[in-house]
Order: sequence, then structure tokens, then C-alpha cells
Amino acid sequence: MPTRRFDAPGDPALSDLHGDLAERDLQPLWELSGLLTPTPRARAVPYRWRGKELRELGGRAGDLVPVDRGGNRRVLSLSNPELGGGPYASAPLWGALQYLGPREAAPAHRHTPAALRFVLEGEGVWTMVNGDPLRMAAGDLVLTPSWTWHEHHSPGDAPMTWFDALDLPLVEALEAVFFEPGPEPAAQSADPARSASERRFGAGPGLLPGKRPTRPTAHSPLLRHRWADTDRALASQFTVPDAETSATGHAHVRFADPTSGRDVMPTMRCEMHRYMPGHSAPALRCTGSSLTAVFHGAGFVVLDGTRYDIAPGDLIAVPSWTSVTVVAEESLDLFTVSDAPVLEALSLYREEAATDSVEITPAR
Ligand code: GTQ
Ligand code: FE2
Repeated sequence: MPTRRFDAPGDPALSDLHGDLAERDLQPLWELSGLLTPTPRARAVPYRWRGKELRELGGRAGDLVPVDRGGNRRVLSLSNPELGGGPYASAPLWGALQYLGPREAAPAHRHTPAALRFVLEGEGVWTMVNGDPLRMAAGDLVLTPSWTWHEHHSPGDAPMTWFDALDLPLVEALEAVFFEPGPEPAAQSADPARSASERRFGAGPGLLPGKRPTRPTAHSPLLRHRWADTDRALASQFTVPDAETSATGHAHVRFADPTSGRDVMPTMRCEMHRYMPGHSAPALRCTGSSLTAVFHGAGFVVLDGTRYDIAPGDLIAVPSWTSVTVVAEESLDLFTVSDAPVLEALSLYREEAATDSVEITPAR
């Protein structure tokens, strides 16, 4: 936020002018600072929510709060401590832990903010997206693009939690939020064994249906990426003979629209990273913010010089222009979601090696 200083001690005429400007809702630029900063100044801070605590608190919410309270979703939103008490993980991104108990359902609705789920543990839930039932199991990525109907069902005996990410703060800033509750009652059953979108667009590597809709959609037509496929893609990068991956100990894949190669949704980029113990990579920073969900392994991240130990289930906010280093102590699998497609579309994406760091201090 720019800071302002509109008094002009010792110059009554200028003081009067500043007063008259303020009365007419005008501000003199010559009195404003912090507006055009040399580099991006994120209001949000780097932050880590611990998986262990999220699991415990999610379970207590499951015991106490019926799913039909407050938007029909039992969700704990990540609230970045520097965003003025708002429920946002970073300026453009919503992140949350969602908890669905045994035999519960979260009924259908749709909204213009796009959403995705990355499943941290468990299986048995399915999400219906525009009539297509998608199975959710650990490591799966499930998309609910802008304005698609979605509802979650848990037919099993065990509760399930997953990580939600939405571009809600971004869409809110653009003043383009619409929401509509779905028709009651929600669907009772469907066969999520393999969804229509998976059958058509996830049938095999490089294989697309010969007959395709004439109008391409703004988002990927493949609404679920299964962990077995993601895992295989990461593992195979380590076995390509001349690959950089083997030298650096870091493999990553980007989840893409199979028909275009573009990001799965217009506003969010999803990636899965695998870091091997002993891998080395320079600290990097980029414009735009990201959220990370720790899926497997152990190690730490260094964010602007502060060290955060990480364990499965941890969720991490990385605001714009934060320098990031990842260190694996055991093979680490990290899911990341960022607003990079937006920055790229607007020609605002930049990245650089962060050479100015730093003494590492442990996190609070
Ligand atoms: O599951 O539909 O974390 O609508 C926030 C808003 C999840 C959902 C969130 C939502 C949902
Ligand atoms: Fe939703």
C-alpha cells in the first residue's frame, strides 16, 4: 500500500491545497510513496501451515460442524497473517483444507472462480463435475473449472481431506464473482470408475479422440490426472540418459490440456515436483504467487532466507518475488499451483536466480 503524507508544515498555501484536494477526493502524487516500487512488494508473507495440525483441526471440524453450514463445504481456509485477517493464502489465491466425513455429500453449486483439488491422503470420494463423476484418491488432481457444476460425495466409511486451491481473490479483485446453488437433491449415485473425460482424453499417451467438439473450451477437457500417471512421468524423467534431471536431482511435470499443451485452466498452473536427496538448485524468485502442498517425503524450504521444515500434508504460501530453495532429506514430492498463466498472458512474468541470499534463520 502506498503511504501518504498530505500535510505541508511551514507552507500554509500548500497545506490549503492539500486540504482542498482531499475534500474533492483527489491525491497529489508528489506526496505518495511506495507506489512504483523497484521490485514487487507482496503484502502476503511466506508461510507454512503444518499438515499434522490441519489434520487434527479438520477432524474436530468434522465432529462439530455439519457439512451444510456455510456454503455447503467444510473448509478451513488458509489465512495469510499479513492479508489483514482475510481468508486468503496469498493476494490472488485461495488455499484450503476440505474435510468430508463418511457418507456425507457436499451438494452442487457453481461459481466463476476456478477450483482444483489435490488429494493428500485416502480415497473413496468422488466429485461430479458437469455430470462427470471423477474419482479422488491420494495424489490425484481434480479440476472444477470456472462455472462448472460440482458436488462431492463420500460413500465410504473413512473421512477424507484434500487441498483446495481457487483463484477466488483474483476473480474478486477483478469484480467478476458469480455463484449459483445447484438443483436439489444432489446426485445420489454414479459410477466414477473411469469418467467420461478420462475415457476420452486420458486414454493413453498422445492419443486423442478422432471426433472432438468443434468449440474448444477455455480449460482442459481432461478433468482428472491420476497419481499413477504423474508418478510414472516423474520417475521416467530420472531415467532419460541425457536429461538434466539426473544431473540436478529434480524432475517436474506440468499438468496440461492434452489438446493444446496449455495450462489446465486459464488462471492457474499446476505442477508436480520430485526432488532427490542431495539435489542442488540455485534459489529462484518469480513474479506471481504459488501454493505448495507437500505430498511425500521430508526436507525443508528456504523462503526469503527463512527455513521451514516440511512434512507430508504441509501447505505453503509463496508470495510474488519470494526467493525459494528446496532441500530434500528424503525424496520429496511437491504439488504446486500458481497464477503464472495470468502473469504470462499479461507479459508480466519474470524469474531470476536469487543471488542476494542469505543467512538462513529457522521459522517461528
Ligand atoms: O469444494 O466447491 O475451498 O466452493 C472453497 C469454495 C472449496 C468447493 C473451497 C468452494 C469449494
Ligand atoms: Fe465450489
